Amino acid sequence: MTTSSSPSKSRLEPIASEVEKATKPTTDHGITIVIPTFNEAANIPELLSRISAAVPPGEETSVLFVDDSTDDTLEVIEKEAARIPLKVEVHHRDAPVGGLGGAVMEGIARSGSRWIVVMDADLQHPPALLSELISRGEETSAQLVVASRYTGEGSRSGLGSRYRVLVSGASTSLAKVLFPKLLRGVSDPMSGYFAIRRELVDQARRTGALRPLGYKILLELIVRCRPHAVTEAAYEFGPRHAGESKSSVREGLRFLRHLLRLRTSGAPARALAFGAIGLSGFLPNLAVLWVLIHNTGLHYTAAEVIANQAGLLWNFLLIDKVLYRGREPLGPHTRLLGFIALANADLVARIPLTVLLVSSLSLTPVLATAITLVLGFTVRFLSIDRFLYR
Ligand SMILES: Nc1nc2c(ncn2[C@@H]2O[C@H](COP(=O)(O)OP(=O)(O)OP(=O)(O)O)[C@@H](O)[C@H]2O)c(=O)[nH]1
Ligand SMILES: [Mg+2]
Repeated sequence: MTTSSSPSKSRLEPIASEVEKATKPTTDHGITIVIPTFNEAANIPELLSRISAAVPPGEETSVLFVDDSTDDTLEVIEKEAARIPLKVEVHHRDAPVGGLGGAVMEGIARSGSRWIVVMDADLQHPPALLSELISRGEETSAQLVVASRYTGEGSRSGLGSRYRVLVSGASTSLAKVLFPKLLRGVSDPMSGYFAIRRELVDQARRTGALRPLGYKILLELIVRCRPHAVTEAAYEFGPRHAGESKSSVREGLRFLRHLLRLRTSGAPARALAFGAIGLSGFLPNLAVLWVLIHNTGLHYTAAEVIANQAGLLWNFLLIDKVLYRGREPLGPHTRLLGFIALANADLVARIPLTVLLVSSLSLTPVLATAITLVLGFTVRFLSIDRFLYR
């Protein structure tokens, strides 16, 4: 039984540096079962008993808890570890950097074995499936084996309320719509129970590409690591054995942000989102214009200038707080001023450029305007993407 702990850090600090420091020497055999825990003391005895009864015979298996608990989970693990024949390690974190996602990433970084299994501590993920996960992976040479609630005999009975069933179904469908190719053949991309070959995550981890937000780590691993072969094993997601759920609406919102970040990790997808945000700015622009024209004595041209700034502010908020959130190398004032300057420069520069195109190249005004619109959009997107949020 080994216990380690990490120094205090803010909960929201990036997890990459912690994970890099944690890297372990690797081997080409064995299994590490990574279990994130947050106040799960009442589940530990049953969990360790069931794991030790279920591990594949002949495989060198160890259990690694990444613990952020504020109750006596750590003490219970230390006591129960002495009772079972498996190697048990606990990495206790005084500050839960990155929450559940951060804990799983640290566990993966600390695992040197051939296979890494990730599972919850509350026994909703049956340890009895452990052997099947590994044997399926070996038989099919898959790099990732997902325990699925949505295939064959699988079921999600333990989700409980209709609301949870709805949210789980909706987020699974959303993920599949956003990543149709990568998630082909994965019926349960939201699963928290899976086995992954360490070699698959090694490269992404070394380059710092893995940055999960919130609790859907599997999706992050599939999108960033691109396993060439994935297989599944059906299981019944049972009710919590003991203790309280830690899932929350906040985690759900984090998940949506995570999806957006994953989907816009390439520049073309980011440009598309940038364009959609730009189009959405028409609404506040027109609304403010209407209010100013009908409620003040302003001439419509002056009202247009003000309304345009309202649209820009709307665009800035969505771009800053949603699309590029977490990618902010400059201060908030510099970002706002830079954004407004670029957008207004676009307005000022486009009209003379249109005139130039019409007079020197004899283009029609519509064609010239279309060209300057595309040019303006490209310059604005690239400047914002490469400089303001590089
Ligand atoms: N280390 C760590 N573990 C966490 C954290 N939040 C949750 N966990 C663990 O992650 C696992 C999943 O959390 P649950 O509360 O069971 O979430 P859930 O399964 O989506 O919700 P329920 O179905 O209601 O149980 C459990 O083992 C938790 O103890 C965290 O901030 N840090
Ligand atoms: Mg649970």
